[in-house]
Amino acid sequence: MAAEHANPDDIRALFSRAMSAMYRDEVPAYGTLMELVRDVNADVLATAPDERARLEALGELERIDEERHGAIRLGTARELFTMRRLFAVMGMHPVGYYDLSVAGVPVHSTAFRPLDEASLRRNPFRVFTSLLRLDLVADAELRAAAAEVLEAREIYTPGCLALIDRAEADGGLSQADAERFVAEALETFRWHAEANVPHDLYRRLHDAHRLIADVVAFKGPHINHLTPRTLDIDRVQEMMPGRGITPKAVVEGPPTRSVPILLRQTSFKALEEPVSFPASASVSAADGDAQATTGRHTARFGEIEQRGIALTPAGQALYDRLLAETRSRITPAADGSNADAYRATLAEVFSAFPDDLETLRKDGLGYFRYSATGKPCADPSRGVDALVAQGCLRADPIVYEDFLPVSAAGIFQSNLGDGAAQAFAANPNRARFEEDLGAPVHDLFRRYAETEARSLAEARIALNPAPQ
Ligand code: OOG
Ligand code: NI
Repeated sequence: MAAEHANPDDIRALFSRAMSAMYRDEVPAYGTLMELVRDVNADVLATAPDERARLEALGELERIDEERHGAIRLGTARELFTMRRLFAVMGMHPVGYYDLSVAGVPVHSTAFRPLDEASLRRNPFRVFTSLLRLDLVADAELRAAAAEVLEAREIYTPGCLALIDRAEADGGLSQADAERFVAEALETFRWHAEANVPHDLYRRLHDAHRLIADVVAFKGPHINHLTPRTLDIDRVQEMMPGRGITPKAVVEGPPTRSVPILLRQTSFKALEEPVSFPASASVSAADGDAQATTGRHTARFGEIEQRGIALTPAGQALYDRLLAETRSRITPAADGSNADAYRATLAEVFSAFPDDLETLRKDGLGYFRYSATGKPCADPSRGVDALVAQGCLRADPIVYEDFLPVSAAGIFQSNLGDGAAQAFAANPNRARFEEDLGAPVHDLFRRYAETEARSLAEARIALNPAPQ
């Protein structure tokens, strides 16, 4: 009989903890940020017993401190294809397509994450995964040099590749293999202080776009940030300087509201880290004792996020329109010089977005999880609004589990340096991305719509017990 397979949710939980421990070692400020977030969350829960009870009832309380996402940047289609297989071992699947070229970043992305509610509750770890688009690099010679370096590198250990094959062939991994898999997979995301290219090529890549150097010049896709979830992002942003961390100028996403929607994010600036570059091949051919050189690279940073209710396509369209309107009036400057004016404009424009749960629900702007309250109900076949009004049904917001392209671009820019903003023609290519990935990405709205529909069907069954 085959040994019992480890649950993918447990493998993901192991992996997420291993990543967090590794990143804390590599980037100590991340550890400081985690402590700050834990303190603020504990405070929020202590002063808001209703919120605490609600999170507890929904089974969300235990996941708050586990909650995090990370981000990586890949160089080739082959790397992306294998990354999909690697994450699948841990029950993480590609959801959504994000085109960042619009925002001057030559990548397109997806997020690997657990799909169903039970898995999300068990461990919600997700990884925002970008693929470099060399097709957007104008200089043909540089493009070819970058492609050659990328084709030659292998970002996965042989042990990791063998265990992915085994998981696919056997439909899972034994507990011992799962632990080995986590250790092997971790190697792919580790920071390497030795660059993969000589300093002159690094400079040329860097001049084309800092992000290109970050992907091409290294041995692997180092995890570039890990993000804990806070229950009060404004408070964390305010308290960061007191703990020796400098936050980016403004929080990305919607303004402060009484009902949080989607996702708000802020980050601290990337560290400058020492890197050693191998001697250039051409120099060492001519000069037997060519030396490696040292330099610096900034890539890795810390981020925090606050998650709110997932929006329907109508809600998302309203969000996109109001954000575009805000940004047409004022663009937040990287140095923070217009941060107050930006916040004020954002708040003013977003006053058009309803800010109470009942209106969001009735106007069809957000997704909700329905449950029967246990209160007897005279006519359970009535419409949802009536049943909610009567107190027979309760509606709780469904948490947004995904990302926002404009915010993601702001996060990219803030840690690429202020001079990094650059224009690329908006050029989404989802078909190409899915071909490289080797699978279609899951539709983001469909997951929430299904969760809502399922909860309502179950609640109606509970209101209408079968006759005895
Ligand atoms: C990814 C930036 C996007 C987020 O939280 O929106 C992101 C990156 O910098 O590689 O992580
Ligand atoms: Ni992030």
